[in-house]
Amino acid sequence: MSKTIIISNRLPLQLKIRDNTIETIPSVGGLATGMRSVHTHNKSVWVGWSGLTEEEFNLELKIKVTDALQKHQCIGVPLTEEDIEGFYYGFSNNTLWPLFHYFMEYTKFEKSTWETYTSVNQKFADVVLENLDDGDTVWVHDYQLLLLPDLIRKKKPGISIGFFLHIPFPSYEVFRTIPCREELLKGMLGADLLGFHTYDYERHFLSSVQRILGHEINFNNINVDNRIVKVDSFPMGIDYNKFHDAAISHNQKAKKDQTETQQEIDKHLKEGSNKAKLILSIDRLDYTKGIANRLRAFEYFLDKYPQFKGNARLVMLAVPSRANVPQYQILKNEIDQLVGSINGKFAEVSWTPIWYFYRSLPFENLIDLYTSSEVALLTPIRDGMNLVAKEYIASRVDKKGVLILSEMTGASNEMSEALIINPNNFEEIADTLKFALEMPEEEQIKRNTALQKRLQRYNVEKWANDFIEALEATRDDSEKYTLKKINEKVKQEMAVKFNTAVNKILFLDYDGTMVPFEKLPENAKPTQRVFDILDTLHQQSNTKVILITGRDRDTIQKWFGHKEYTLITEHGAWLKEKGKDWELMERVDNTWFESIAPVLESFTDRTPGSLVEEKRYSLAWHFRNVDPDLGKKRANELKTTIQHLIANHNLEILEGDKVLEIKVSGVSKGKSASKMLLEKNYDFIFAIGDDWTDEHMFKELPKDAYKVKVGLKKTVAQYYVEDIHHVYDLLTEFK
Ligand code: GDG
Repeated sequence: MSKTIIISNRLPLQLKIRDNTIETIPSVGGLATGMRSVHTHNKSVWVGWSGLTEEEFNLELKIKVTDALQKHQCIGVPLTEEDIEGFYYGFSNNTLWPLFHYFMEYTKFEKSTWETYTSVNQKFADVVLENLDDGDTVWVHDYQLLLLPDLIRKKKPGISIGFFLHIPFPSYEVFRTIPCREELLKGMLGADLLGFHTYDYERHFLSSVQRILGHEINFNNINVDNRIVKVDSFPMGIDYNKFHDAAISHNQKAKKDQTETQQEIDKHLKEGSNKAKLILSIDRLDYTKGIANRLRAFEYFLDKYPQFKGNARLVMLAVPSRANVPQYQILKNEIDQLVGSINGKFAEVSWTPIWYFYRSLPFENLIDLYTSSEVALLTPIRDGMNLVAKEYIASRVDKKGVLILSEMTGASNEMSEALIINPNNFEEIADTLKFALEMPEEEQIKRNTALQKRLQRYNVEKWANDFIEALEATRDDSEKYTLKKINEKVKQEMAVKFNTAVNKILFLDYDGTMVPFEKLPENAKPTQRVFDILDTLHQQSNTKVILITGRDRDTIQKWFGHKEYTLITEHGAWLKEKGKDWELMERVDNTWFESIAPVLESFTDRTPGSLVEEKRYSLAWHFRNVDPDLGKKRANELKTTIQHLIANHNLEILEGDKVLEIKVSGVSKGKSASKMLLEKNYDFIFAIGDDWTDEHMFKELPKDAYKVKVGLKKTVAQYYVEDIHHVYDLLTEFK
């Protein structure tokens, strides 16, 4: 039976060596917490780093470690201290983490850590490949393993690979600053499905792929070397019942069975004149979480609304994290100082404004905090999702409590009933805190009812199932494409048909079919290989070779005028037969140029990189070299403008690959191709082309014609080949 291989930097458990024995403890953190339930419910293995470096154990311990991991269906990736330094503390947490969270001032680019990152990703790939069987599904997690999908794909092209990014994907303007941007994107694109928490991260990623790698994107599908890579957003949920049920049993506990922490909390709450309300904050100690801002905002709140002194208390749990990275040490000092100075400033005998815990607490204490706090104040500067927000709501069994949440978290997109704040606006945070502390219970219940309903429905299991289902669907998609792909059998069948046919005709598109696109159209000249292929075809008996293109007559005359093949240009306006002059296939005029050309020129002036091509009977506006988004937007604008102008003329707009062409209607590759068929009774008809204008030809040619599309695009053709090299391969079979 096939299995799922989950891969993340850290395994869902950590190992500790005590007296030569191995202890396992669950890892803290969003990814581990979320995926753990998926792992235990499914047939899966989890590949990751155990938390112990190779230097830390001898052979005997190594066997014990492997056994301990195996019990939890885990497989360790052996990493050395040097690996961890360069890969984890270095490139992952000193480069990618700050950059992806928009902390460019903390982002360091170092060649040596990049090299370690690359080699450690390879180490992960090696362990995965050792344990991978055909039919398995691979699910790679997070920013430490951006290169892994492609490393696996290279060795096992047929395997189904998913990738999920747990942190934000930054805007192109930020992402473009990293030197190895191309390698990172190519690494990710080894996957069949790429998942992000929000649509914004997804669109930032697509924009980077389009601008940096120049891949064609169709909605959320990317065409990568003739594979379709799907990109989608899957907002991660939590194990709702786990938190909800734990909170129920917590609330039912008799006093004597409560945890020490709970008893302490209760004791403190009873002190002071009034029952103080608790405001909770829980995060890993990380600069992205906005902890310092939160403290300053809380100070501002107490200054602005002194009536809450003695009545409101911030309980702040900061879990130690990445303590080896200098930025985290600086942050720790800053927070220690802030807590000290705020407590010093406001404390009374029976009340301190902030309780600060710098440690990781066991799960039951987390529940103590979630259930005891009337308000949760979560103010990240940037956060991929933020599961704490969801866990807090799930733990509010009586539906009371108020969540204040930063709009910079992925979670804020789905949790609109929370009080959403800008973490940099202290005024807003202070006012919102007051509003939260005074919110009537009915309103709290109303908001939390809606939130809980959603969290319960879209829980982590649903999230994981949705992802896996979408991944399976990509397999079906690629099977759909494989059905159409020209394989050896089809190629041979075509070759036999060609050999046995009496009259043969071949329609060959030029740009994108016989030659690749160039930045400037005049540079896409035919190569010797192209001439050789066409000459060979032309020399076959009873074979008519037609080059059929949207190009202008003069260029084609210059490049192919000395040859004997038939030439059709400007989408079927002109025809040149062997030994004859150019003749018009359709009666067309170009008197309309003078009213349309100035419009195109004005768009060119405003759109850097675009150009107007004037053909004999058509005008084309090219935007291949324009910024992709601007190009699309301007093309749409131009279309609307032109549509008004041509309303009373016999003109039409043709949308090609990064080109809009205005021409007399009725002229098309399809119409001219049909005309050519009238000459004889052809029993081998073949057409090949890559873009939209070739679809006219595919539509008009008879059913039994062989119609072949170049590239994975929507088409009415019954076959496709991946690229120009495959076009050459196919055409050289006809001999
Ligand atoms: C990354 C992204 C994204 C925290 N303290 C303790 C403890 N926790 C648990 C919480 C929660 C998890 O850790 C923290 O998850 P977050 O989502 O808040 O944040 P990150 O660790 O930064 O996670 C984040 C996430 O991945 C998932 O995709 O949401 O944006 O940065 O589950 O409960 N658990 C225990 N003791 C603690 O002291 N037991």
